[in-house]
Amino acid sequence: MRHTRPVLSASLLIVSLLWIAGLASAARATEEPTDRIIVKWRPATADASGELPESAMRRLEGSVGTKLNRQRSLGGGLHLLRLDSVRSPAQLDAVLVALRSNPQVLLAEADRRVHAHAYTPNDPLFAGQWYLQSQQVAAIRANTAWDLSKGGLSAASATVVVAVIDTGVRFEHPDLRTVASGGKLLPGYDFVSADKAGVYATANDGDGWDADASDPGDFLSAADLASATFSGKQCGSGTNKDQPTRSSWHGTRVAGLIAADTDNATGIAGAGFHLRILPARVLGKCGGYDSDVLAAMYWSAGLSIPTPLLSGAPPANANPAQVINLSLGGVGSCSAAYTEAVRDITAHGVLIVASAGNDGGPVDSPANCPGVLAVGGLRHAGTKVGYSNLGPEVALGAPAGNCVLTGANDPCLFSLDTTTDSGAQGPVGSTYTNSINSNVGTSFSAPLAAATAGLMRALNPRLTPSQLIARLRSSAATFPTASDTTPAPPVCHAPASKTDVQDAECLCTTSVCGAGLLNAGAALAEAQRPAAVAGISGTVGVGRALTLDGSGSGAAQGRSIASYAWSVVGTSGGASTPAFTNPNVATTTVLSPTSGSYTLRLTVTDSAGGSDSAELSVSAATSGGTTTSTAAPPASGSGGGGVLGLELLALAALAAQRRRCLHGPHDGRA
Ligand SMILES: [Ca+2]
Ligand SMILES: [Ca+2]
Ligand SMILES: [Ca+2]
Repeated sequence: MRHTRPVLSASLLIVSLLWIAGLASAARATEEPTDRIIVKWRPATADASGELPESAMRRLEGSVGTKLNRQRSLGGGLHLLRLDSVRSPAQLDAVLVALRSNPQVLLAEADRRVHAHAYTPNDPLFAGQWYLQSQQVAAIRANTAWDLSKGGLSAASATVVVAVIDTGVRFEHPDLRTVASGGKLLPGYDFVSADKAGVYATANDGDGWDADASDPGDFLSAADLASATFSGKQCGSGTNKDQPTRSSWHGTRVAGLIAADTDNATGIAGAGFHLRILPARVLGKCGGYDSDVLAAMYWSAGLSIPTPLLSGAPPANANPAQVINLSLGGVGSCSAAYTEAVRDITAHGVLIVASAGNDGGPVDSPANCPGVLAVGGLRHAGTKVGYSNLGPEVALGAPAGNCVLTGANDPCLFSLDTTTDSGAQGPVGSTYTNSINSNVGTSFSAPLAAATAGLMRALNPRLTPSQLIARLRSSAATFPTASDTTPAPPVCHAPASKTDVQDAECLCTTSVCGAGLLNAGAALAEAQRPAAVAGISGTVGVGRALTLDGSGSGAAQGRSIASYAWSVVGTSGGASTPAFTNPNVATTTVLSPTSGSYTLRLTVTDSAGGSDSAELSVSAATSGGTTTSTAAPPASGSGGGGVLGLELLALAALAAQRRRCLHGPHDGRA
């Protein structure tokens, strides 16, 4: 044993003190690299205009060790200087320390960027988009999130894509349009397959899979309802679900909530501002098939679909999504096929967000699949909206739309207004939902979370799906314990079965409604922290060194990793406390345990003082593997179950023909 516990503890103490000192100095400078400095000279050394004489300036440059280029006077004796090159926050801090130590300098500080608080876009309908703002308890504070990221400088340059796996979209909507014409919609693909050979009743576009993801409408006429494909499917409206329905334009509604063209002086703002939309069409009349949804999920994530046995398979996806939104589902547990797909897609780095469903019962599939971010529906007051499903699989709650109707023809007070079409059957004209033609349903909760996750990825591209879920949950606001209604609603309970419906307002708890209320502003602040990734490799054994690798850690945009700190969390089973070759570098080595196990922690700190930690455990019996951040609480439903491959194939084939339905628009009256 070359190192004893007391020695290691002492060195760790020194490390943490140094780390705190570094943190404090970084916070004084700036979060971004810059060459801009604001100074004020002491009156005794300045001339009548408050400027430092040229000769004094040259001497100052010599003492500081860098060129100081005068830019302009700012009033009050303040001046803007520029250095000869952009400096990192740490480098700039060194220059500022040198300047401040000079007797001619009264003050010297970084010229930091400032931003408007709670960005207000110029979209004329934004004022009515209560759910993006902050006045209501359940509103998601998207305008605060936009202070930290708008998802890029423009839709054309946005790096994050959110897939909308839904009914397709209306490409001509003026608040959506194609990316090619300066709008928000990527080409996408249509995955609605034939009901049987030559029958395209569900698809309603006359063919199966094709390259046109536009939505032809999903209305059900009386003739449709009487047809062999839809008879007895209960897809109609009315008490017996046998009456004709209007087209929902569901995918267009979802797409608008995620990323309607924002700040374009037209219509609404989208929660994801500059994010781009990849439309994958899977639902038509009376829903769609699991098999089409699964194919669309793989394709949207950029995982190729093999050369087809049938015609009409999509080309490789040129614009893979980082986030997939599924505002659809059906009753039942997560199938083996969905379990497999979610595991593959999540491992590929793509977050899947799904709506909980509108029955007031247990969470639908695929929202209940392990690894999916399941979103429940809230009223404006932060209580569960009557129709929203609930249960332990829900990761968090978000506004779903509620009407607070007091009379038969009263307007819906808390519609989630978005883009749609006015056509009852085929498309007629682009428009927006409103208090009369309202928009409510958990279908519209999930897109708000998907958009927030997309903005988080834009701000910090290193965040994995599990980190996104953990940070969305840790940043969620606490559920209220009161409502705007009297008498106070009861506390929500977990549904015991699919018939144990809870279709009235109730007070959310973290047992059944997730970690809290989606708060996009707080989530973006969480995303700005760095992401620690700690790996270990090597062979355990007496005298052997294992390699610790933190180089996969990353900082948010505009920041860099300023320091690494490896520490020992604990030992068990008789393991000795190990020492690191150097605990303050990204990649180091540690002696293998010869018995028992130990747990190590990597803490990374960024140039603005933000930090994150990841832990890994090593036992004398095993080695290898990589572990990611454990700083935030673990998400519900993260990680997949083990299913043997042969069973899986059989179950996937059985599950393929199950129908999935959209989660709204729902006739919510809460
Ligand atoms: Ca088609
Ligand atoms: Ca089509
Ligand atoms: Ca707009």
